[in-house]
Order: sequence, then structure tokens, then C-alpha cells
Amino acid sequence: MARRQYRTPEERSADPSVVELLQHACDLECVTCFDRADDMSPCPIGQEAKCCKNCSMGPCRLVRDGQTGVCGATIETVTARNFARMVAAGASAHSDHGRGLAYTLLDVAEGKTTDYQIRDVDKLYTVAGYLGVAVEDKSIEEIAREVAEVALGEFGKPLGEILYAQRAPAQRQDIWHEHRLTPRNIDREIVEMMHRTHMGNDQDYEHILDQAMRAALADGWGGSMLATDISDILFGTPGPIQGDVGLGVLSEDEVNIVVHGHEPTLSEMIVVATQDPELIAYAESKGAKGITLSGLCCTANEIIMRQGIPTAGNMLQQELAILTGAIEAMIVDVQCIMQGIVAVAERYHTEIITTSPKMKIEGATHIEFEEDRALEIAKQIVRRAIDRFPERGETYIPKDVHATIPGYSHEYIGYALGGLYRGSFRPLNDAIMAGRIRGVVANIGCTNARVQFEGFHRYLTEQFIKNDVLVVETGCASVASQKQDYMTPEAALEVAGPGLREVCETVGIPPVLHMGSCVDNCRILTVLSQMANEGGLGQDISDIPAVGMAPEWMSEKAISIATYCVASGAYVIMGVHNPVAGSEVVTEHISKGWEGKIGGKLEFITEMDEILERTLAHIDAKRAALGLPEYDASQWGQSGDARMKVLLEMPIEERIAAVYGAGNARLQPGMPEAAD
Ligand code: BF8
Repeated sequence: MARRQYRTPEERSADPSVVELLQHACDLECVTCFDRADDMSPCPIGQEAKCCKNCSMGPCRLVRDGQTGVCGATIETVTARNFARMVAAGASAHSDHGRGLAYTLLDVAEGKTTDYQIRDVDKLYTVAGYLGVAVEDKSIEEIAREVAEVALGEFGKPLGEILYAQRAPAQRQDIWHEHRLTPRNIDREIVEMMHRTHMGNDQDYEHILDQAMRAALADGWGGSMLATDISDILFGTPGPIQGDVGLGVLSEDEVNIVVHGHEPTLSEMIVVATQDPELIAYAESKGAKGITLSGLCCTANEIIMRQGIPTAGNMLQQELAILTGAIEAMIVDVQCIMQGIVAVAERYHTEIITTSPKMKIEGATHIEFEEDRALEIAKQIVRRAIDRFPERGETYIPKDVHATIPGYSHEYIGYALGGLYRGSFRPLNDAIMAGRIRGVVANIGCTNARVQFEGFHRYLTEQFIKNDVLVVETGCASVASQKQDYMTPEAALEVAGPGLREVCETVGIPPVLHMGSCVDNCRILTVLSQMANEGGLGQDISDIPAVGMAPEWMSEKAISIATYCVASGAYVIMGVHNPVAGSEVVTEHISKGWEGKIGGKLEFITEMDEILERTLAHIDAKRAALGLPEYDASQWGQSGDARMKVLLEMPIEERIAAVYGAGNARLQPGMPEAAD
């Protein structure tokens, strides 16, 4: 029997600090998700969605041509069902997150909690407008209460359609109506998805997949969009802020608390508690120099973009962070939390604290978070963490910290491009129309232990910006770029292509923009809608030279996001593996079939260079369809700081010739002196 092949740390990770910790884990014989991935091949039947376990006549494994389940279900039905159930699970996760925030807003409005406030009144007014809540002669609290009530109604209202669908370009709304894809309410679409995929129900793959799109749209334009909007109301709409990213943000001499998960209601309160002078003094009384708070996964995105709290890492770094031996407590809420962290924590003094009524892990401490006692509970948790500090043993913290500027909400992008009174997407559209910016890529989603950690994210992001493609990112993908130093304006000078660089220099933005956590992918929908409405790039999201991708995806949420982006008109590429590979018909349908029907398509591509080529080809094809000039990098780069740097290094005569033309090589007034 062939010996199982274990990947080297370098094969497992493109992030040098993770390579270092994987070697450390190996030395300690500590098992992580990377080892488990190598130990256990993915089930070849489940991986391709060829297994139906929706009734007890099965599970049926459809491995031979033409084979059906006991009930007669075909491979098309089975693969479509499995895909649709992934969408339902992903949509439910985002939407439940949104519902929780709506309840918190209601509690704030009714004075049931004083630990949270309405931090962004402007956003409250904007959201009231979207939801049809009149604001005249009402107090902030009254408006907030009505907004919360209407928002909660969006999850289960008996009649009508979700209100946020009206935020899409008109043409897109027409397509949704034509194909009966407009979500009615969020819960209904998810419940109906589960119903339709029950044994003996919907057995037409196209019909099943239509409902998958409707459930996904209820996520993107419903649950996620409400989650983002209400988070902004309660915690502030993000704007650029300086921060640090990398496992090196953990402190050698302070109490380290890491918050991990998704919901800002928990993390924002932990931020407040860790800044409490009494608790800082308590930490000092235990021999620490203070308290260092950092984030993991999407929680990290939430608190770095609003509070500047450092990010320790993304999803696959959760076990490795504990392996530093420097974490007193890892506080988790919901989603993307691996059970494996408990086993790693048991080797150290680290306490894993679960806080959500929806999530417990055997072996972890459970301290349930209640919004009406939020700060009190947060302080209790922080105190517990401090109590662990004297038990800390040897530490192994990689020296890995990167500066970053996260927080490019769609509101801020509009402001950056036009100021307070003229905020608009016009300059972005103009730059794309001229060809300075070739197109836009939304690189989002997870990291996955089955592929080289951040290998795809790092390679593709670099290639895109070198090719003058503006990249926007959320979730774990954004953490990869931050660790790659691509989310600073300096990255534009050093890495971006000439056209993108000119735009970044003019506006003062990085070539890769951080737009938040995974629920914040709906911000990208808003940007695309505003670009379509601005004019010059067609009438619909499907006209824009843009591509979405999650090359290292792993979660069902990523499948829901991909599906709502496709149903909104985008071309989306996913890596890792094709979860409907069991059926060529379904694979073809979600690509060419969906493209013909609704203008967006979903493809699974596992080779980096193929993803790159297809993305650029799609962007160029969309440019051509709009009648825009062919992308030509040689036209750009004659202005801006980077160009000035090159000019200043030239001898004066050459510099003058470069600027004014060879025939006019005489000193011009105002020309800077040569550097030498
Ligand atoms: O929601 S990117 S691994 S942390 S699922 Fe999870 Fe994927 Fe990270 Fe946030 Ni999103």
C-alpha cells in the first residue's frame, strides 16, 4: 500500500509566518487541520455531490453512468439538491447574523440595553429611506425602532418581496421578476429550499437551481445587506483606518485575548472591556504590561475596520494562533470556528470561551452573551482571560506584522472619489472607460487546508493589480492581501500597473481595497449597482467589466455568496473543486445555462493561471461589448509619484527630454533638480 504523502510546510502555506508555525507544530507533534487534510482524502463521492442522503432508503451513491437513487432521482437532481442545500445553509448563516443585529437595534431603540448606541445617525436615515420608514418629526429612537421592526419583518413578512431588491439596477430587477427570482422574504426562501429538496419533491434540476438563486438573493440583498447596514448604524460605517495584521500582533508581555467568529455585537463589547482602566490595572496586578486584543476571521475584519484593533489572522490560522502559547483566551461566537482549537488549547493555558446561544464546543467554557448585560459579561470574560496570564509558559510568536489601511465601505469610496457633496462613482467609471483601470475583481472568501494556504489569493491579487485591475476584498481573502502589504497606498507605487497606479495616486487609495467581512460582500453589490446606475458601463451589473472569485473557498456561505453574485449578473470563479462535478449537465447549467438566463455564470477552476486568464479575458470581452478602447498599459504611467520618482533619478537632460520631448531638451522653468 502506498505511503500517505504529507505536504511540507512550504507546500501547505504561502505565508512564511504560517510555514514557521507549521514547522513548530511538527516539532511539538501537535496535529492541526493541515495534518488532518493530508491524513484524510476527501470522499470522492461526496466531493462531487453524487451522494443523496435525503431519506432512509439511501444514502444512495450514484457512481455509475445512468444510475439513479432508490427513488429514481437522477444524478442531475441529486447534484442540484446538494448544491441547493449548501446555498440554503450559507444563506441561513448570514441571515441569522442579520436578524440578531436587528434585534439588538430594537433593544437599543427601546432602551433595553444601554451598552450599545446608535453611532451612525446618517446611516440610520439612509436605511430608513430604503425600508420606507418616514423620519419626519420622529426621534432617533423612534426611527431606530421602526427600522428594526421593518427589518425584522423582512425575514418573515407574509406578503410582497424583500425591499432591498429595489436597490438593484432596474434591468436586474426586471430579470429577477421575469424568472420569478425576487425573494419574497428571507426565511421563506430558505425554508422552501429545504422543502423542495426533501425526498419526493422538486426533481427538475433547473427548477431546484432557480430556487437556489432566489434563496441566495435573499441572503445577498436581504440578510447580509441588513446585517451590514445595521452594523454600520450601531458601530459606525467604516472609513480608512490604520491597522496591523499578522500573528506578530500578539504580545510577549501583555494578556492576549483573541476574538474569533462573526458577530460584531460580541467583539465590539470585548473591545470596550479590554480598554477598561480597572481591567488593565487588574492585568498589571497579574504581572502583565496590559491587554492586547486581536481578531481572527471575519470578526477581525469587523473590529479592524471600525476600531483599528489588530488582526491576528484568518480562518486557517486559528489553531496556529494558539500554538504561539501566548493566548490567554480565545473568545468565539458563530461560524468558521474549528472544533480542533479545543484540543490545541488543552496543550496550553489557553481558555476557549464560547458565547453564542447557537454554538457550544465540548471542552470549551460557555459564557452566554446577552445583549442587555453585554458589557458586564464582556468584562467577566476579560477578567477570566487575565486570570490565565500567570500560567503562561514558553511562547513562540512569529515576528510578522504588516501595516494596512482597511475600511473602504461603499460610502467611503464614493466620498473618496468626489467629496462630501459630490461623492460618486463617476471617476471610477471614467477610469474604467478610459482604460486606466482595466476592470474590477472582487476576490473574496475563505482559506482552505486542501490547497496551499493563501497561495491563490497572493498570486492572483498580485497579477490582477499588475494588470491594472482594481481589486476589492472581504473576509479571509482580505487578510491574505493585508499580510502581503497590498492594502496600503504604497503598494500602488510598487506593484500596481501604470494605469491603476495613476488612479490610486490621484485618489490616495491602495490598489486592493478592504471592504469588510463576508456579510459585507453585499457592499460590493451596492458598488456594482451604483457603477451601473452611474452610466457609461451599461445598464446592469452583468455589463460591467468585473469578475468575482473565491479561489480558496471552503464554506457553504461562500457558495451562497457566489450564487447571489451570479444571480445579480456577475461572472464568478471558484477554486478548490467543483461541488457539482458529478453532473456535467448541472456543471454546464450553472455556467452557460445561467449566463443565458440571467447574465451571470459560475465556474469552478482549480488552476491559478487559468483563473487569471479567464478573468482577464472576461474583463476584456465586457470592455469590447461596451465599445470601450482595448486595454493598453503603454498609454499610462506618465504621471504620478511613481513616474516622478523615476524622472528624478534621471540625468537632467534625459529627464527634460522624457517630459518635453527630445527636440525640446532645454531647461524648463519649475523642473525639479536632479537627485544627484
Ligand atoms: O464568513 S471567508 S472562512 S471567516 S466563510 Fe469563514 Fe470563509 Fe473566512 Fe467569515 Ni467568510
